[in-house]
Amino acid sequence: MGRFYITTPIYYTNDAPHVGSAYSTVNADALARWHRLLGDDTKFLTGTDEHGQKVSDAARKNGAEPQEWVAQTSLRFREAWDALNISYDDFIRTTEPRHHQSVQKFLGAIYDNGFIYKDVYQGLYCVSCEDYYTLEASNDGRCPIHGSVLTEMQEENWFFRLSAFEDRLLEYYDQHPSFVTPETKRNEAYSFIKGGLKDISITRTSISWGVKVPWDDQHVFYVWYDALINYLTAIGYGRDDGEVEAWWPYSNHLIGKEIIRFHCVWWPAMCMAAGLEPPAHVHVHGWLLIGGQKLSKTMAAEGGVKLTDIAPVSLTNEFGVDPVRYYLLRETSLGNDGEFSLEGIAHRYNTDLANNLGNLVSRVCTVVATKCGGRGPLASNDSVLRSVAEGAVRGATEGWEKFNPQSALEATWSLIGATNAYLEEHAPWKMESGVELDAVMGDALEAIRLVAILASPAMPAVCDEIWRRIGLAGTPTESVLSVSSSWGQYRGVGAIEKGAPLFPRIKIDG
Ligand code: ME8
Repeated sequence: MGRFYITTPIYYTNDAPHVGSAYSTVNADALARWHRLLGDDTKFLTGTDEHGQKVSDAARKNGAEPQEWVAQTSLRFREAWDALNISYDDFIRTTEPRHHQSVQKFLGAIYDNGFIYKDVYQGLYCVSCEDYYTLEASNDGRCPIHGSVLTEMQEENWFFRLSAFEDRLLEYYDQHPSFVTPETKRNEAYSFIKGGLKDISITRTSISWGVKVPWDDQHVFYVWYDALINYLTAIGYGRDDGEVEAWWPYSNHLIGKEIIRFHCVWWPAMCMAAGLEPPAHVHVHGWLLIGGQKLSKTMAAEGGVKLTDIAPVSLTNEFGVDPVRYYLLRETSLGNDGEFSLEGIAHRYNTDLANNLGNLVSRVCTVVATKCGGRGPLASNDSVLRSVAEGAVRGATEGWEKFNPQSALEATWSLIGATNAYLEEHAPWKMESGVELDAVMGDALEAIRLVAILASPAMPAVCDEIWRRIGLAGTPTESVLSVSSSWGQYRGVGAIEKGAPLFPRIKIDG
């Protein structure tokens, strides 16, 4: 058993959460749940990024004070995560005093170590990205991501000597081949470093909505510079009651592909400059696209994509919590882009959930309730399903281990498919009551027990319900996987009832 500290990006509070933010959060949640199932000491952090120009502009546009605006918006993220059954251990808000304290300590350490100096910054800025562009990297003075006109900036700023870390970063990448996954994203970050690093401006005098620079009260830190440090704030960096040694560097940052440079170049360099190890691992995922376009709050605000119909809460109201979670985890490999659509959710729901999982549970419960006296029989040791089940446990373990929920769920569903095929073959609904029928149903119940364990990180509430329906006491996550995953442990204690369908089919128009 190990230690697993998993984080999502902290989301900007310029607007409400959407399906894109839910994508990262649900994936991180499922990974955290898997590690808890393994018995690992697990910490799952999410939260909101509340400083910066983008957020203060949004507050002004909405006629609110920034403090009031971020409090309201941050609450909407918590509500969305509650609706999606997200099991975070900590929710950080960057306006909290604990965060200001950690940022000032951390950046104070970098300053004391001689990696921060004053200079004049001149360049182009995109407020939506909260990022700088050179003229060459822009599209004729427009942001390459948002298409908006970049703002010319000139200010006296404090700079971080990022250029001093080029060699150390390359060496770190060479020595830690899986620091960034998938490999394509690792290569992207590596080439960026190899291409040469420029020092970066890390403070602002033009805005006051931020963390104050401890050695110069005219300046606040640039939002990215404070945001990244949230991963350390949550484990108490710079505070007497901190748990940095327990959780650092065991961190796994799950991020979207547009923020690679911040997490895979700046952040490890900042850690080195402050005298800390870089984080253990960054996993980069792709984007959910609608009609080939990234789904983002900024684009919605600019009228590009309408998001109101696809807020996480409206989705869970329409399809149910666990089906939405399942879709987000199963549809795309966590590393590639994927097309998001309501039809896609309905399709997954009908095939994987209603036809496969729901049908399996319903068939088995119906036969056991009517032909086995309502009690679940035991599995046979030499069942043909045994090796399939063992393969599913291995496949799921490998998938979750590699940050690939899609393949973990594919492995789990292979057991569902094989069990349905086994039932088709024996047609227990046509068999007489007796030992032969009991043997078939015992095997099927055992397969369902294992499915409920393996699918629990994705669909925690449904798996609890399946566990109850097949007459088991407790929950699928009560024992650690190494104990619960071996074949032959089904011991029903309760009566099995037919029950209502777990996933009533959805009618798809057209
Ligand atoms: O970048 N598909 O915050 P943010 C998949 N505050 N994931 C998406 C997505 C999409 N269409 N749109 C957004 C920030 N995301 C900073 C982060 S971390 C120290 C600071 C997800 O609100 C994805 O994980 O713009 C992306 O990285 C994150 O939301 C960006 O959220």
